[in-house]
Amino acid sequence: MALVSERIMMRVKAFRYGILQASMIALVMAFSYAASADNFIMIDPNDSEAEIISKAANLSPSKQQYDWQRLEFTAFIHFTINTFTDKEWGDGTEDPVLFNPTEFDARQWVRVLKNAGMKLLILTTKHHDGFCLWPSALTDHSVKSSPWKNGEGDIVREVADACREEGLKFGVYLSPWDRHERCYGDSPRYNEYFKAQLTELLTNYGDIAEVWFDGAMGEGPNGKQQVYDWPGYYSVIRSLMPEAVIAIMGPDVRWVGTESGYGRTTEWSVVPVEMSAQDKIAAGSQQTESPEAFRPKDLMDKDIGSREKILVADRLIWYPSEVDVSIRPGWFYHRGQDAQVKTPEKLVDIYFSSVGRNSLLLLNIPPDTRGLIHENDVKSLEGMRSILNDMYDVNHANGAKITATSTLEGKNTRAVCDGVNDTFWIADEGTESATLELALAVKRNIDVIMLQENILLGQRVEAFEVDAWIDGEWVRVTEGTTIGYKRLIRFKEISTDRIRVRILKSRTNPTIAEIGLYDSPLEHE
Ligand code: FUL
Repeated sequence: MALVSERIMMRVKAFRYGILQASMIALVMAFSYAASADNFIMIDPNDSEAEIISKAANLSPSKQQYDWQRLEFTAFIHFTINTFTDKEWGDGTEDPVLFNPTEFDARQWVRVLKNAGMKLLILTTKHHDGFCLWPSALTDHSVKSSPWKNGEGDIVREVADACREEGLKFGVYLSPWDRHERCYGDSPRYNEYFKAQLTELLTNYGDIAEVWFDGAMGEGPNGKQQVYDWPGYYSVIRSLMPEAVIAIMGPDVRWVGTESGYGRTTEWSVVPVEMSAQDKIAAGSQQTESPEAFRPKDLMDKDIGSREKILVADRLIWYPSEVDVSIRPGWFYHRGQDAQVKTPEKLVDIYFSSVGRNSLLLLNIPPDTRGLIHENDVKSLEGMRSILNDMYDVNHANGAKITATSTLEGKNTRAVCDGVNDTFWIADEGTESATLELALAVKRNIDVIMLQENILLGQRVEAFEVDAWIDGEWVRVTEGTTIGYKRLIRFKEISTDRIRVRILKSRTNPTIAEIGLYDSPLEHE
């Protein structure tokens, strides 16, 4: 693998600058391109602290954001010319004849991902090297110049069709940075080119559920920095595919700020729109093409949505977090990494630290040069699924007798164990702390608790504790801050028939949509 050359370092600087500029623009755009009236709000300079907190507590996701959040576990597929050059980033000079998967089978990908419990697949239709996985009319630098299927093939079509057949949603990663295209750097021309490519993808391949942009940027052959037309890109997407969420350099989905798979333990989906820390977060993404230099970065700011942050904001937005991480050290397949596929236990840990921390998990599975998901990756995914299936098999909260210290008139506590997200318990208005107690019919072994707020009413809970009745007294087994769409916490196994969730602090009267009590096959401390 090449070492990081001076030229690349210059690109890296440009990349960083690009991200900084792009993310600032994207955040400003986030407000103007918000997808619904309920997911953003202005803060009036005369608003009292209580009014600001109440505004934050009542923001809710747009329909697209809610549907997206409920997918929970999704797949990234990094597959392109890099798969064949054994690189992480191509420089755009790669000969398309190199692209020749020998056993390409989109159905195998989709089967493997579906069996793993993933609900959506995002494909790198064009990475930074500019090679297109579909026969774009705008360039010859694509599958049509490759020997694969004699240049008659279309990877995007086969993957989109396979997803539809198996009931998976389909999304596209389209790199704005294009190191092959000659007009890159001639900003108005390239922006038209990019919008035309977006248009091809959004009109010819059925429903697209997510469009994923990163902010990577460099100089074009003319020596000029490309200035991306984010508002123009968003307009194309909103008009052609209004159901799609626009992720990362977009207004609907926020990058968590790490590629390690471990999200924040306190994760607010409501954040100030001008959250400038996003620049730092984005700059923490992979920035060199050398796998030796690739290390998952952890540059997440710990706090982006606390009272302290929102009280000084002038606008708030519902901007939920996505955790992207690769099953291997690299984003693309490298034979030399076959022995470094993450184990089922590690994947479960990542699942708890992303889905279980109010984020969506976007797990990258890079197909190999055959065009198949490698056996080692299949095995790890199967192992992960089997651990999670074992755990989710029985919810010990089902059938529990549930009481609460406060319940809004007309609502009841049974809703938290009915397995339906849209029904919920809510405390009386003006009540910001409340306890829910679950009495089980018999003692059970439990080492995992799952809590969900009804985010259609907003994200509210700021602190909670969980106690179990053990040997005649209440013993605290775990505690947390935010819950949001889903919070999963593991603890040392206990045997009990009474559990209580004490919500200690909430931005307004708390809601709980679901509670789960599970016995995981893995041991925890
Ligand atoms: C980054 C890219 O540079 C990496 O190659 C990868 O695609 C990752 C998901 O996003 O910005």
